[in-house]
Amino acid sequence: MSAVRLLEILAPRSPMRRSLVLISFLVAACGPAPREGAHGWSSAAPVPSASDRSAAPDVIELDLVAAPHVWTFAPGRSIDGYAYNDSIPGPTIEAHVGDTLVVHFRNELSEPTTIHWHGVRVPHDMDGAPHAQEPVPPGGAFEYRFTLPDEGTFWYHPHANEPEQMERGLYGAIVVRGDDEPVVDTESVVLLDDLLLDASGALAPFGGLLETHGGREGDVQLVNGALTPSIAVRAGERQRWRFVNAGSARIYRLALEGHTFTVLGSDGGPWSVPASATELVLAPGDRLDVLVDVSLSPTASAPLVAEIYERGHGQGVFAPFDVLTLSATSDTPLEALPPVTRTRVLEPLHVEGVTPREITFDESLEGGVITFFVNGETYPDVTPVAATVNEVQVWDLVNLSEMSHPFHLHGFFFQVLSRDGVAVASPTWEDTLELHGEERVRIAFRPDDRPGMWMFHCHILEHAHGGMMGMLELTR
Ligand SMILES: [Cu+2]
Repeated sequence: MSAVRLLEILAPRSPMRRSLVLISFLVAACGPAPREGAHGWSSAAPVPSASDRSAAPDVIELDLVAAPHVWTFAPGRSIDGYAYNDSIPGPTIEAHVGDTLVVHFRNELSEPTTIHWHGVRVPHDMDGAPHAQEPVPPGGAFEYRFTLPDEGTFWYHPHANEPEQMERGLYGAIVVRGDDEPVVDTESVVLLDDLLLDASGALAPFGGLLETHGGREGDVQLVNGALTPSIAVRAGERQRWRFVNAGSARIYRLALEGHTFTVLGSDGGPWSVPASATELVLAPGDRLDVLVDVSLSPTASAPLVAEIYERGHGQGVFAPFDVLTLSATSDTPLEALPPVTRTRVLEPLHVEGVTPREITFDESLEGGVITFFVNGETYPDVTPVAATVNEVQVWDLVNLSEMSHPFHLHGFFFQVLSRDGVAVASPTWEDTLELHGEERVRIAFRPDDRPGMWMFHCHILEHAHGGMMGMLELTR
């Protein structure tokens, strides 16, 4: 669950409709045709995927190859990375609710890997996680096939040797549209990431006590695989940004100088009503879907700034830095679009009579060894949490440590009921939330009929890799 500082809840009005032209781009810049003169983001060649949507569900089929890749993230600067289809990020997969995705995956890495479809409610054997499938060996292949049941912004990444495979560039976005998308001029996926380099400009070695403890936070800030890009915009235009925090450990707290965001939704799709926010907080794994009405004069610019964010134990305290710069062209401003009035009914789960389960997260440092715990146990030696399909679950997530741990549940969306005993007013659907140091968060979810051994874990990759991972054993 990404946090936002709310200014106001926008009053619901009758929603607008628009026609959809679905084209998948390798990097970003998608959505409906912009008004004349609006500026899209730079992008690589488009890859057609889904057709115009008003009829039956489509099958979106693509080949995806994970392979070594020389990652040039800025002119003259590159590292030995990994990529899907020689692109970092990997191709943006665009679809409509109900479409079927078929991915012919091939592993051309020298190590095993899988693909996890973060946030997509996939069948258990498509989840790409431990207990869901065997890792695909070097030279091996696997076919992922599932429907996309929910509207929203999702992403895909390996669930094997995550700290290294994701740092090297294996991640991409999935955009699933509904029937009633707001009118915008430009739409982009904004994948946030950072790289930790050594003095020679190569990837710094992986591991070590500090990195295991705090997570790997880099000093090179990337948007869609490139170093702090400058984005040409037209004054007055409306941009839709689908943020994904694809970094290993950094929590982003973002503000756009002179602007407020209109937040449309988060992990599990649209909120009940859009909300205005002056800042956005995204923990690793989080997504936020926002509108930006560009209120710049022609030729003026504004930085998207990552502000200081303290996530406990002195971790995550950095000077503010620019994530990207918006630069207005000299074109005359476009007329502002009216507020978005889309609404969605989000029913609260009925949790009366459900006994909460306590799930604790902790860490210890003894004799120079750091150990991570879920309910006092370290993955893979953990006792599964047993549950029955369709049985409402109420979990009290309790962080016994001083550091934030972004909790991620595979397979199912949850609602946050309360934080440290304070009720959360309007429910949203989430798959990731930042569990603050020493915080207690009550969540609820109703696992539908997809039995199996599902994972939940901290999304600081070094922590999950170090054993901060539990299992939900769902049976009929
Ligand atoms: Cu953690």
